[in-house]
Amino acid sequence: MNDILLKALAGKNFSGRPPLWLMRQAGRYLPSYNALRRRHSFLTLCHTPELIAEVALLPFSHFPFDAAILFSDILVVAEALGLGLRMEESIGPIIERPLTTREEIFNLPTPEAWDSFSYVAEGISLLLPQLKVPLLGFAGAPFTVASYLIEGRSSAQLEKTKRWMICDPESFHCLLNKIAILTIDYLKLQIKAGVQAIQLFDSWAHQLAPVQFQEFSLAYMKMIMQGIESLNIPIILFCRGSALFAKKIAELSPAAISIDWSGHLPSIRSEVAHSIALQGNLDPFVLYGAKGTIDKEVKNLLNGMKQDPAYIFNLGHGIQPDTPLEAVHRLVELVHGQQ
Ligand code: 1CP
Repeated sequence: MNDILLKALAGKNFSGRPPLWLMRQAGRYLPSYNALRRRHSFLTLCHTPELIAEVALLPFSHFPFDAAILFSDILVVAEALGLGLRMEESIGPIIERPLTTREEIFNLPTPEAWDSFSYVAEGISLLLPQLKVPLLGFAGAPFTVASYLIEGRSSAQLEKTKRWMICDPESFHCLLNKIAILTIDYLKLQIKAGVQAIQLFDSWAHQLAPVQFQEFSLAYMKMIMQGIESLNIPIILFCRGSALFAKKIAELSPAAISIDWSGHLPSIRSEVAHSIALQGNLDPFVLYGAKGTIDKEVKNLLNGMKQDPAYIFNLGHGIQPDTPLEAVHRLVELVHGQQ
């Protein structure tokens, strides 16, 4: 078992190189993923335990990553809440019945995770015996999930969400609270099924001003952390905006903060205690670059975080769907010290 990810999460990775995994490592940049997608819809992949395991393993036939991540999506909670989810080729995820009134929030059902997500637990049990690295579970943070439930799809500015948050904070808080309660239950299911660490994704937190971030994002990440505290598992918090909010996030004492590509990691390290691991943060677009560019940027980051026993190499956001495989190969060589 290669456990350098867990060691880094504990601040004790003395193996001589940081662990490496990539957000969205089991996705569309892999030809084998695209081949599976021609045979199955995205939601079929998410709902079928055998396929969950198969997809999560796909990257390992190319790259010796130091962690696997559960194959699923942060938006499966929309299905559990009865709002419908489908994937449209050129658009991305669509919520079929987005929230439009406060009554719809107050009337949302309170599903049990074991009723809604037993297929995820089954996928995890099929996956675990095939892995030689730790398995990460994950969920969307309440603010990001709420924004999809209100916007209905990806939206550049979150106009409807922010307007709702500002004009009717009471029902907005009610929504965040309901999502947090379901997410706690869902993460407990993942942990009981065997994941060894959890990452929370607050991908739209960068749309919030600092005071709003505290009230509408951070408070609910804290609620989730407290909700699963007794299960004693490392939690990685990823936000877009984490470069700006790192000190605030550190106050929650997560095992790790995943920094988006906009931050300078060594400077952030000087503000965040070594008891908290840092993960990140190569700009995913660097992997489109020539070999010389990739070498320069990756070495820069590795040198900046050298000898840090609580550092995890990752991208500053998900890998782009058309990233060349050779670029990922080069990244792996560099992180493994094969210059
Ligand atoms: O058409 C397809 O095949 C779908 C592509 C795809 C994949 C492979 C989607 C649709 N989701 C996923 C898997 C996924 N999503 C994983 C597990 C795989 C892995 O990481 O290897 C994870 C962790 C996610 C998380 C996720 N989904 C986030 C948070 C991370 C981030 O990128 O910020 C978000 C925002 C989503 C929503 C979503 N689902 C899919 C897409 C294309 C999106 C983003 C849409 C948008 O930009 O708003």
